[in-house]
Amino acid sequence: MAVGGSLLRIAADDLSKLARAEKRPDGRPRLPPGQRTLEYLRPMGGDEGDGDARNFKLKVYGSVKTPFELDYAALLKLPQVQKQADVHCVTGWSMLGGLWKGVQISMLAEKAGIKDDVKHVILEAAHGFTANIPLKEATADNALITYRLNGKPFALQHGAPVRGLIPDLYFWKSSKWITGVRFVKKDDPGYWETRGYHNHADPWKEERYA
Ligand SMILES: Nc1nc2c(c(=O)[nH]1)N[C@H]1C(S)=C(S)[C@@H](COP(=O)(O)O)O[C@H]1N2
Ligand SMILES: [Mo]
Repeated sequence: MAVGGSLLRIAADDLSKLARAEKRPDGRPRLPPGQRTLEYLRPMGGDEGDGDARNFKLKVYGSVKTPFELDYAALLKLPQVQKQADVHCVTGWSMLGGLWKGVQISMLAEKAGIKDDVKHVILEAAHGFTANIPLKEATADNALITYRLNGKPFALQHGAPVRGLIPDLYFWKSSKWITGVRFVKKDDPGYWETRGYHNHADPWKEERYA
């Protein structure tokens, strides 16, 4: 397997090189600085939720006119999108080209009727994990509440049944086992943001640590 192993490594290096040369529609390189490509999501741990779609509940609330709660069936009844998106882990790996299916956070914002003073979105997860995201970035086209990657449900370790996805910020902002979307006027740094990681987390600016 030594030969196969080194061939795979060469392929991965070439892929990283290509992705560094490629430009995104926004003009930035496809692969942010200091990142290498991986073929699959590496399981990065975390305090797992229950994983069962039958028990899924998503609270959409905060500074909104109409807070609401969705179960899994209700989530699937909202307008669905599929977005191709790359994700970038602060530990240095990126997974390119995943096809993610779900509901846009902008759709939830619209449905809840967010108030004019909302500036940030908090993605809440099982056991108190949270991640804070500026409203503009949380309501980007590719910012989702997602339950499928490349046509498949998430394994428990990747956030089953439903996780957040904020692909243009470091992957720690993409809360697994999501339980709530809270719209707030005052920023509220989350789990990693209060443990030495950067409050904003732009991979192209290498906003890794505070
Ligand atoms: N609920 C929850 N979500 C989380 C985390 C966590 O610890 N708990 N870790 C984050 C981090 S640091 C990363 S890099 C990604 C990893 O996702 P993955 O395990 O599917 O690769 O999930 C993010 N979402
Ligand atoms: Mo991470």
